[in-house]
Amino acid sequence: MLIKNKERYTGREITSEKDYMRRRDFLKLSAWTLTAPALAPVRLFASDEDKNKYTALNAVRNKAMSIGEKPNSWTEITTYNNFYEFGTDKSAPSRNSRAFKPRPWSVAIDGLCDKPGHYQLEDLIPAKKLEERVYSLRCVEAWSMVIPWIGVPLKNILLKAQPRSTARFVEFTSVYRPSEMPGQRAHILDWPYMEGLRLDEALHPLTFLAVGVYGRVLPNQNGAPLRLVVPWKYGFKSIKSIVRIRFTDTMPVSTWQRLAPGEYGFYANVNPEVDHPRWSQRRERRIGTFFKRETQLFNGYADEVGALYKNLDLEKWY
Ligand SMILES: Nc1nc2c(c(=O)[nH]1)N[C@H]1C(S)=C(S)[C@@H](COP(=O)(O)O)O[C@H]1N2
Ligand SMILES: [Mo]
Repeated sequence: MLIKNKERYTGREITSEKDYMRRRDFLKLSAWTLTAPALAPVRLFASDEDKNKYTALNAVRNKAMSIGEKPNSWTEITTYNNFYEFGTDKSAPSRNSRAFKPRPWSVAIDGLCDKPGHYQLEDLIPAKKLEERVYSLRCVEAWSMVIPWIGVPLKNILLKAQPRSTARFVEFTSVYRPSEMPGQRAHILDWPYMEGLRLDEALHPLTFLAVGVYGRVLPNQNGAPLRLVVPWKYGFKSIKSIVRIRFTDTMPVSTWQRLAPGEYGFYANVNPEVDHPRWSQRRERRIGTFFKRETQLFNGYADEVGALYKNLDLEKWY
């Protein structure tokens, strides 16, 4: 199911239509896509030294906003990914994203706000203002990782646009660039990938916009050049390669919700009490460890975010 007339941004040239592909074009291409993984150069050995190929970023760790656990390795964080624009295997994004060009990049901020605009990434998130936060990312598939992100609180960016009092939600859109994203040449998901937050969730001090990881700029497979991180929600809320942020008065429909509304809700708060219809959410496997651990309500942030949901039935609003 493809929404017709939906605006699609390439990130590079927000107002241009020349890069847009019509549905029939990518249907044609999808046959080719089937052979693409075999043609892609195979990476035999990934190593933590690969990190040194990425530009370094300066950031001071925000200890108060970080968990005390040891981060997963660079290799784990950059070779075990969900990013369906580059394929559905966990290893596909690291293999298939090398042709993606995350710079230059612009982001549109629009909708119900007084200062809408198109920003160059460097203007939106100045390199001097970055901080590091160690969060765990709990995927809906019942695995998790500990990741040292670098970025800024989303709130700082949103307030620049001066949201109106009528704005109640924020909708996020990922880049649509099938020429560089082999997964987008097939109809795996309803492209572009979309997500949403309630405005109060988006303004929460824990909600983070990451531009780096492990002291380096984000590798393509992790959502270069900027991606959301919402540590008390399942990983699919943490939308990658964002080109548009829109204030709205109606609840956005996320890509996963549209695909399977019985399985993925708008809120997607980490909750061991509410199972996914096909598997339990009670426990999770931390990548790189053998024993499973108990999943925590709101991924451990019940004290910080519980108040946002005090009048909400979490079974119904999963
Ligand atoms: N655009 C886009 N964003 C995405 C996804 C995706 O397929 N496309 N996958 C999501 C899922 S399911 C998870 S678990 C996280 C994984 O982030 P990581 O690869 O940095 O660990 O990205 C999320 N953001
Ligand atoms: Mo996920």
